[in-house]
Parts: sequence; structure tokens; C-alpha cells
Amino acid sequence: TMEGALTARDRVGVQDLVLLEDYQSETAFLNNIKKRFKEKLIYTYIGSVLVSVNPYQQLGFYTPYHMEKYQGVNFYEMPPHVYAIADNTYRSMRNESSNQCILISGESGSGKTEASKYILQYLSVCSASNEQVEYIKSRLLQSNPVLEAFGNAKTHRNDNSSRFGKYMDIEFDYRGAPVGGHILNYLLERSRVVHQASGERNFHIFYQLLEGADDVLLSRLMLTKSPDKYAYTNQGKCAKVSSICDRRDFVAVQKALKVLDFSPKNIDELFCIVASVLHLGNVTFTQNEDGHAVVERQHEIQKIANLLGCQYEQLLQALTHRTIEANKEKMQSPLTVEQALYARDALSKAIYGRMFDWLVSNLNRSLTNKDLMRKNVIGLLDIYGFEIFKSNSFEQFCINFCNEKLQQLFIELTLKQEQEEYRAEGIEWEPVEYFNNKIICDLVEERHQGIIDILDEECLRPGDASDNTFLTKMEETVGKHPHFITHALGNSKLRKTIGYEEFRLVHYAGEVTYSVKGFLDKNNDLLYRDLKVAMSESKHDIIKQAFPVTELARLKRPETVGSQFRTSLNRLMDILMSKEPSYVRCIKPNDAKMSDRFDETLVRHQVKYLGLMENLRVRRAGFAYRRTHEIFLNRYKSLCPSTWPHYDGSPRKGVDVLCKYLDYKEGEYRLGKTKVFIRFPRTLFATEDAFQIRKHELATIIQSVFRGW
Ligand code: AD9
Ligand code: MG
Repeated sequence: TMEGALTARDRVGVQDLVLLEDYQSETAFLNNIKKRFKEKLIYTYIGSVLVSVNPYQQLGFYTPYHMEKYQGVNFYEMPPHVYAIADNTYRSMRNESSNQCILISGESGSGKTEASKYILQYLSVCSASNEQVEYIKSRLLQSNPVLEAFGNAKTHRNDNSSRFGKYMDIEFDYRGAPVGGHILNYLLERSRVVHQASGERNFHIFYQLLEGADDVLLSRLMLTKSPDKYAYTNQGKCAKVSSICDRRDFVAVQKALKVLDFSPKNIDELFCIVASVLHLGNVTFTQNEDGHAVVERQHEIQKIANLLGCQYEQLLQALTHRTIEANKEKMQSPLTVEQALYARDALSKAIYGRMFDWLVSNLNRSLTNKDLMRKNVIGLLDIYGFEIFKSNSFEQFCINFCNEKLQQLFIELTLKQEQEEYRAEGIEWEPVEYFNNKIICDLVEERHQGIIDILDEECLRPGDASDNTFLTKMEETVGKHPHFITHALGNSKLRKTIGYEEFRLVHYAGEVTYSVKGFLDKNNDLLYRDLKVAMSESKHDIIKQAFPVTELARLKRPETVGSQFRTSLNRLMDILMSKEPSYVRCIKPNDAKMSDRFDETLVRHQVKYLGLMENLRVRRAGFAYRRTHEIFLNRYKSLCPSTWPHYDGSPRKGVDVLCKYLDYKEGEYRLGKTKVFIRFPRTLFATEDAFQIRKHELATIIQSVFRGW
């Protein structure tokens, strides 16, 4: 009954926020998703954008039954679901032969990676199939456990936090069957290899190996079973995590590596590298009478050399000396203990980071299919969420910059483009105010006067350059910028909250205070040449490939971490801009990883910085559906005798004839210059349903014609 329906809506809210009575009210917005969350309805739409609230519990709607249910169904006919986004994207790709992407954003622990896994699963189960593509599908799925083992870690925010950014293209052939994939990875948080905050862990693989390897493997790797024994795994003091079973995960990783066709030799080398890093962490130095570093327990180096396939003497020497050139003569200059520790950690980070890159490129080789022709792709972006910690450093600076860029893209594509499209199409439009965060992106990345370039300049400057001179340079160059504050620049009230060695950025998502300590070092990412040489002469494939000899011959300074990151992000933006985007906006309901707690303040903050209210206002003011006249006419021309089988006039005129024939009402649609706009989904559904029936009829007619022959 009508009454029953109303009570239901009262209880669970509307499933599309566009249908909210008071769509300007943040409180109404929050109440709606809160109501739904309490009913375990974690998904809600804003038009075609999916809002997802992390349930922190296993819910029952990810079964094969549900996957089946969402196939080919109209967006609005079923409860909102991440499967609907996946299905819609897949169908748009097939129907329009266009490249698509799904952008998943939200802060750390909000459910991005889980969402991306559900999408991948849906696409592989529900896409067209044949024997040839079955093995590609399993490879696509198996790439996840491998990447997570090596690239995810337990943090305060998330027991399975992605510590790298990931963009994955899934390639489909003309029939819509997946034929391959390609992964781009972004800035792995390498500092975690050598240092973990209390309560956090190193990358999962270290614990998996220690927990999961059998005695034979352990003794081959010269490891003892206990993470407490290794400096790189015991700092956080939380080797065991209740939500994680390292032993079981290790079995899964080994299986996945096999499915992905990694050779037994390569798999062995991977574990050797992981073990060598653990051993490196336990290398310590003493000071001899000249003040130079000397390795304690040299047999440790023997183990490491063994595991990495390089020369013991050479490695030992490179850990305590560096070659310098004076007057065209090469000399061995001994390192101090501090320098030696620095070199050791730099080597650990370099080995691990380059192994990760190798892993990704080898995954890509395994996902490439040369025999099957690709036609279109669906890109899946799962990148680290915005981060604010008690103490924030270069890593957070990069991660948050990345989120600024994604927000920029979201604004570009949904808000701005939406408005501009109406204008370009000659359709009336009420402008919507929104905050454009381009100003913050520029502050970070602008040439010559952005923070990244200021940092690079300090990194290159010989002499007294330090983290503190970097701070001063920033104050001189961007001190007046409204989104930049330091102790010296702030008023007396602000000064109490910012230290002398800190700067604060007013991000779109909130203010973050960064400590400048370590910025120069981390941006330079220096690895002494002697260590590079030792690695490049390794007998093992992975290490040899990860430290190519050609790199040593290059005279040019390697690009800094900051500029590399900027370049790769801008390349990513171009990739995303060239595709038709869909969005999943993830929200974290509380900071305690609890299943039934909805912290309103926390959620309100996320709703604000994800720009969801603006998003809703734009949607509400506009039209739910739009397609080019050609595509629309082509799909639905069979519904009207004057447009079937061909319409001789312009596509726009054809759509006009068609809409009138279908009895569309005045306010329900508009014809733009190149596209038709439909205000309400229900109008489109009626047409789509009629089309499905008609298609069936036509197929029957054709069949009977053939039978008549
Ligand atoms: V980070 O930026 O990588 O630190 P994510 O990726 O946003 O973060 P993730 O997907 O890893 O978060 O989710 C965190 C945890 O929340 C998961 O490990 C699950 O325990 C939990 N989660 C998230 N989404 C769901 C879901 N749809 N159903 C059940 C979920 N649990
Ligand atoms: Mg993640």
C-alpha cells in the first residue's frame, strides 16, 4: 500500500539522494545515509555516483546470486550496489564501444580496495566468456593477493592499508570478453620497509614469510620463525593482527604466483629478497679507532650476499665505504656509523621498492595477451586515501597531493563539465557554486614556484641546503598563498599549533601540518653508487633487472621522487580524462573499525570534503541522462515507424521525431546541440523496456524469415 511504502522509505531513506525533499540540507543527507547504514544498506546513489559506507562486517549481498541479479538490469530497478556500477560501466563500454574508468576515492579505511575487488570480481564473472579467456580472468583475480602481500600493511587506520596507488586497465575484446590487463603503480611507501610506527606493521609479506614458510624454506633463507627477532618487523610491536591470518595468506600468495606463471626460480628469488631485507635490518656497525664504521657480525653480510646473489667482499665494502673521485682518481672513503646506517636503510628500501616495480612489470607480462585483440578497456583506480596523522611527513605530502589531483579531476569532470556541457549544448542552467581546489594543486606542483620545485631546488643546491632552508624558501616563495601557513607566518593563536620545523597546508579535505624533517632526504632518495654497482653485478635475475648496469652509465642526476610523482600523476590524469568516468565515493563510519557505529561528525566531514553536497545540487538541477543524438537514435529508432529502419534527416531531428512519437512530455527532456537530455530516469526506463520488447520481436521476425527460406 501507499502507506506501507511511505513507512519503508521513512525507515530506510531514499536510495538516490537526488530524491531527497530538501536536497540542500547536509543534515537530511546525513540522516538518509545513517538510516540506511543502520539497516545495513551501505550503498546510496547521487544520480550515477555511488556512495558507499564501510559496514565493517561481512554482508550477504556479494554472492553469485546477486551478481546474476545485477546483470543487464536498469540502474534504478534494483537497490544501489557496487555491482550496478560495474554492470553499467561494462554495458556502456559494449554498447557504445567506449573506454570507461571507475574512480574510487575516500579516506584510508573507507573501503576503496574492497570495492575495487568486488568490481573486478563482478567483471570477471559476468562478462562474456569462452575457454580462451578463462585463464585471463583467473590471472586478473590472482594479481590482487600478490600486490596486497607486497604493497599493503597494517596501519592505525586500516589493517589492510594500501601503501601504493594502483590503476588497472582491464582489456576486453569486441565480444566483451576480458583478454588482458595492465597495472600502473604509484609511489610505494618505501620508508615503511625500514621504519614502522608503534602499532603498525611492515608490508604483509614479511610476516607471511616468517609465519607461513615451512622449515625447509626457512632454513634455506636462514630465517628464524619469529618477527620479534628482526629490527624491520619488531618496531611496531604488533606482529600479530587479529583480523589477519599470515599463514593462510602466504599459501594464497604462493598459489597466486603460480597461476600468474612466475617461474619457480623467480618465486624463490622473491622470497630470497624479502629475507635479505630482514637480515639487512639486523646489520649493525661499530666505530673503529679512526671513527669509521665497521660491520658487526660479518657473517650476516655473507647471508645477505648469498640471498641476493652478489659478492660478499663487494657488499661488505659498499656498506662501509663509498667511492669518491678526486682529481680524476678514485678513492675509497670510509663511512661513519651514521652514514653506514643510512646506506643500509637506503639499500633495503631500494631493493624492496625495485622488487615491487619488478613484480608489477612481471604481472603485466603475465596479463598481456598477444593473441587476443583488445578493443576497449575499463580502468579501475584504487589509490591511497587522504591521510592526516599526528605527525605527517613527505609520504603524507605526496599522498595528499595525489588526493588533491583526484578531487580536481572529479570537479573537472562532474561539476564543471556538467555545467559547461549544458552551456555548450544551449540548455538553460542555474549555476552552482563550488570550491575549486586547483589553487591547492598549483601551490604544490606549479613550475618554479610550487612546493615540489622549491624542494627540488634545495635538493640540487650545493652547500648549506637543509630541511630548514627548504622551509625558509617556501616562506619566501609561497608565504602569501592562502593555503600555506608556517609558524613564522601565522598569527599568535596559530603559532601555538605549528612548530618551528613545520608547515601547514589547507587541503580541500582539511588542514594538515607537515614536519619538514626528512623532506630533502626522501625527495633525493639517494643510494650510494657502490651499492648500486654491487647489486647490478648480482647473479640473480630480479636483482640484476632491478639494478640495470645502464643506470650506472647515466651521468644525469636521477629525477627526484617528488617530480617523478608529479609526472606520473599528470600522466594518470590524462589517462582518466580520456575515458568515461564512473565514481564510487567511500565513507568511513567511525575510527574504531566497528560495525554498528555511525560517527556523525566524522561522516559529515567526509561528506563535505568529498564534495557530495555540491555533487547532489548539480545533479538535482540537471538531467539524469544524456547521450549523443546518434547513439540515442541508433538504439531506439526501431520504436518509431518514421525512424525505422533509417532516418534520412539529421540525428537531432530524428531524436525529435522519436521523442514526440514516444510521447515525452515538455519538461521531461531537452534537445541540445549534440545530445539529448532526459530529466527523470523513469522516462528513459519506459523507453528502454519498450526497446527490449521490440528487440525480442525483431529477433523473432528475423528467425521466422530464415525459417521460411
Ligand atoms: V586505504 O586508503 O588503502 O588505507 P581502503 O582501501 O579505503 O583504505 P579497505 O578497502 O582496505 O579500505 O577497507 C578496510 C577494511 O574495511 C577492510 O579490510 C574490511 O575489513 C572492511 N570493509 C571495507 N569495505 C567492506 C565491505 N563492503 N564489506 C565488508 C568491508 N567489509
Ligand atoms: Mg586500500
